[in-house]
Amino acid sequence: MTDILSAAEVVDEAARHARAIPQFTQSGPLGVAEAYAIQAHSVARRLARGERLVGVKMGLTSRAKMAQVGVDEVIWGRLTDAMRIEEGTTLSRARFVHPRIEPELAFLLKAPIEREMTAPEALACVEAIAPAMEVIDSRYRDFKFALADVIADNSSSSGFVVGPWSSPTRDFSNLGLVMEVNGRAVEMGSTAAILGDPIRSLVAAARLAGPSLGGLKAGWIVLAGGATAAYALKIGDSVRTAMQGLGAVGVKVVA
Ligand code: OOG
Ligand code: MG
Repeated sequence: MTDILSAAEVVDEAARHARAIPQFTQSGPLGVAEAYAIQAHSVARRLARGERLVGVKMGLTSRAKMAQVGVDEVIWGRLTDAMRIEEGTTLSRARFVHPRIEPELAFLLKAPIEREMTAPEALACVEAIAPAMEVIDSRYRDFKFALADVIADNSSSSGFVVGPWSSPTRDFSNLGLVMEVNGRAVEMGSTAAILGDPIRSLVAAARLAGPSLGGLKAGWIVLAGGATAAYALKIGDSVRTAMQGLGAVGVKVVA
């Protein structure tokens, strides 16, 4: 327990001061359950500082993402209000160790999800969907980690930006998307890359994250996971993701 609490402090301090740390798994074995306990305690420190839990991020739900980081299990993390970046504004490079950005689909829940559900049942709990981007910033040196490391580090989550909300009644299982940096396409893909259909990511969130969080709450945002590999951000980058029929979401990186 003391080990878990001290690891939670290490990872929280690393995030707070944008300082890279060595991987926990390099100094001894770390199990997945312990890693989620470290994540819970590190985010609890943020909540104790006044941040509010606003949702869940799913991770490694596409092959492109699994391949990029060399981990192939679906993982999840916690989103707080302080991680939200207003769409169309800026993010400061100085707040991060080595930030990357990736195109995601966001769900807004209108009803709580407190048990495992089928995809149609989960869809009935969705108020709206939106194009989104997640800023991931592994606190581990060189952005390298094993499964338990990344889980302990809140699954690399660091920021997120959400575009315009649309009704979930439209079919969003296979929407084309393009992520551009300064007008140049850097990643292209489809929402179908997310577990074959992003609604499956919400089903997975209910199953994997729900039990630890007392369910997923009405009003929460659930990020479905990167549809493509992530792009390493540089100062001056204007990043925009457009999703077929859903509009676009953008952010600019400043010093
Ligand atoms: C791990 C987090 C993965 C996603 O959308 O797949 C993730 C990482 O890539 O550092 O956020
Ligand atoms: Mg992500």
